Parts: sequence; structure tokens; C-alpha cells
Amino acid sequence: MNFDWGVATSSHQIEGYNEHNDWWAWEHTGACEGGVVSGAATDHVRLFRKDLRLAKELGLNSYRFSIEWSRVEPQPDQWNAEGIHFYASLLEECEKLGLKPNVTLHHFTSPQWLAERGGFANSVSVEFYVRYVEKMVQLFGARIPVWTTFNEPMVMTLGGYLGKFMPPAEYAPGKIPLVIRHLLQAHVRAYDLIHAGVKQRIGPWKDEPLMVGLAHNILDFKPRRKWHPMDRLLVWFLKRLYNEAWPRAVTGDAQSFGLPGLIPNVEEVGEARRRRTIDFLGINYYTKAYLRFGSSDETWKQTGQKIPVTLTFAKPDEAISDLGWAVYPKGFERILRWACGFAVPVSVTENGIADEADRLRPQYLKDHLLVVSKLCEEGYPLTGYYYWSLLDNFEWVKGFKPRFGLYRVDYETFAREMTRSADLLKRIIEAHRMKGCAQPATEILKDFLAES
Ligand code: GBH
Repeated sequence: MNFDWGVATSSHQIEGYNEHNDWWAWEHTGACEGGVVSGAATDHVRLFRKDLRLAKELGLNSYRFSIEWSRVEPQPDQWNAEGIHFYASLLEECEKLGLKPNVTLHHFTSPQWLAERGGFANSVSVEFYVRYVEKMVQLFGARIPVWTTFNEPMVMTLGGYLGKFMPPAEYAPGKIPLVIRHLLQAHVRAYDLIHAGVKQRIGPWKDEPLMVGLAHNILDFKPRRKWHPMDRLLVWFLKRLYNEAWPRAVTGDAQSFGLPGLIPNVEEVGEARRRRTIDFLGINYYTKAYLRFGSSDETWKQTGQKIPVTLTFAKPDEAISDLGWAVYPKGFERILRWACGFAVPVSVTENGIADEADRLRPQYLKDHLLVVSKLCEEGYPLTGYYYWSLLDNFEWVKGFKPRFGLYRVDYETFAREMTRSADLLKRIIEAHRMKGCAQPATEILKDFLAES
């Protein structure tokens, strides 16, 4: 069995100079913490060759990145040669280095011209997205073995229209069903388009089955007060809405995106009815989430509304990342077992920790890989593990402070520096190669667990 050992990145977080997307515009209104803007980010646009070599140095065999829509189509129907050339070069470099590309077509950012037309709240977004995907298939279809249509559609929707941590940052729950509907339509159309449009394959992965999927964020929800019926009810709701709705909708099950009394259900998307529209389910897992019934300053700050829901990512006694997210591999295990229940292969498309000192990351990495190895050995259909992220990067509304990278980035000089965790991952992969194990193996990981 093959296994994808990879790292994941996204265009806007590393490339720099994405001046034609909605995030860029939003950042310039002072929306991010400390008023920071993505600017040059990690200057990956210039340094990508070097960065891919850093990935290769770890012994990885796959790389998940995203195409920046606004870089290839800065104005509607105007295809930018330089932008297209950049992704062609990136793919070429992947081929040279033996890094199988897993290409995300949309990772939170939309062209500003689309945002100005209402973004995914407007039904024209579906047609625009489809045309963009058509173009990418035409240009790169022969060389891309793995596609991700959208990164975390649920996060994007709730962040844009409820939590206000993403553009358009409106409190508009009424638009949520509309946005989801359009994202689901766009996803299904893209799924069909890629399968129908890719006629001939070339390059090192031409014989691998063409895989089209979705990257879905999962939180392991818990009631903040174990005994509290309202907290428990919230957990039930959020599991259904946040964790379950998308995987069900793209595997032919019900499309129940609603939240009675708060968010109306999405009107059925006919194109998605009773059919599977993913070849793999990408899971992005970081942490757990506690839900408490009752409003808080935090909820108020985020939404400007007295919504009686408080979301936290750790209790006071738990080990936490620099973002305050609990380190919780147990939730990872539970989530992966659950995710494998959708009867499609599952790939961990993101898993990582913001840890500037690189103090918790080595253990985090080992514990989460151990979960993967255990499930692989039990026969679960896990096909890959992508660490988030190769480099420190622009962590959206939080700016550059949170550092997720296996390589540390000096934002003055753009120098990259290997962390202890990167070296650990490198040695783990090396040990697997030496023993001829394609998938993560508990036997091998045990040796590393003994290290402090
Ligand atoms: C992923 O999203 C992204 O795909 C990636 O781009 C990102 O860098 C990475 O994770 C690390 O964050 O209620 O305001 O506290 C993670 C999505 C981010 C969703 C935090 C929930 C909580 C926002 N999650 N968010 S808030």
C-alpha cells in the first residue's frame, strides 16, 4: 500500500503579493490582529524552488499546495500568463523532486472581483468557479493526480458570515444556506469536470488513479460542563452541522446543513443527490472544542451578537499551543475512526501545532502519527498524512505570530531554518524507508517515542 507522507501549505499564506484577492483587500482595512497584512508573506513566489527542496529533504513523497485563483485570473476572464507560469513551474519542480502534488483549487481566498459581486453568496460564483476549474484542468489536468476542490468550506462559510474571522466578515446567518448551496454545487461540478476533462495523464503519477476530494476541518466537540443538558445539545448540533454535514452531502447521504431556529436548511442540491462526489475525504484536524451554552465577551467580540454559545479550545489545565488549542491526539483517533465510516479513503490533509519554541511539536507529531499507524494496522483506509505546515506562514486573522512551520521563517531576511521537529520527521520517514514500510508503523514510531 502506498502512503502519502507530505506537508501542506496554501497560496495566500506563503506566496506573498496576492493583491487581487478578497483577503488582501480585507487585510488592508486593518482587520487582522495588530493591523498586519500578508504582504510578502514568506516570499514563496520567489523562493519556491528552495522550499520544495526543503520538503524533499525531509524524505516526503507528496506536497499539498493551493492554486491562487486571483493569481491566474486577476480579472474575470483574463488569464495571467505569469501566474499560470508560476504554477506550471511549481508542478514541474514537484515532478523533478518526486513530490506528488495534491492541488487545492480554493483555500479560503477568492478573487476580489468575485467578492465584489457577493462572493459565494451570489449564484454566479458557481459559474465563475467552474470556468476557473475548467481552465486549470485544461492547463494542468494531465499532470495533477490529486485535487482538492475546496479547503474547509464550512470554516469559510461560518468565518465569513457568522464568526467574522474571514471576509466578508458580515454577521448574516441568513446567507449561510446560500453560500453552502453554491459551494456544494461548485464542488460537484468541479468533481465531474475534473473526471470528465482529464483525458490523458503524463508525468510520474500518470498511472495512479485520479483522485478528487475535499479538505474538511473537524473539531472534537465536548460539552464545557459535562452534565449540562444545553452544552450537550450544542455538541450534538455542532457535530451534525460542523463535522458531519459536508461529508454526508458529498457521499450521497442527506444534505442536512440546517440548525433549527438559527440557520435554515440548505435547499437540496440536486447535483449532489444520492451520489458520491469525492474519491477521498481530506481531514484537517488540530484540536478539540468545548461548547458552553451562554454568551461571553469572546462571542460578542466576534459576532457583535448575543449568541448564547461560547467556544473554547482548552480547559485551564490542558497542554495548549500558542493559539490556546489543546493538544489532543485522542480526539484525532476518534475523528479518524468516524471519518473512515463514510466508505471512502481518508487522508489527513492537515495536522499541526502553533508552537514558536518548537517545544510541544515533536511530541505532537509522534502522538498523532502513532494514531495513524495504529489505524493503518487495524486496516482503516488511511492514505496520507500531511503536516501543516512546511513553513511558518500568514495565519489569517492572527497574522504572523502563530508559527506552524517545520521550518522557521525569519520575516526580515526570509531565511528558513530547520526545527527539531523537522529533523524528527525526517528521521521517522527515513526509518520507515530503511525498514521498507510504506505506511506509518507503530513498531518504528515506538523507538522515537522513547526519545525525549
Ligand atoms: C486550517 O484552518 C486552515 O486550512 C489553514 O489555512 C490554517 O493555517 C490552519 O488550519 C491553522 O489554523 O472561533 O475565531 O476562534 C483551521 C480552521 C481555525 C477553524 C480556527 C476554527 C477558530 C476561529 N480553524 N478557527 S475562532
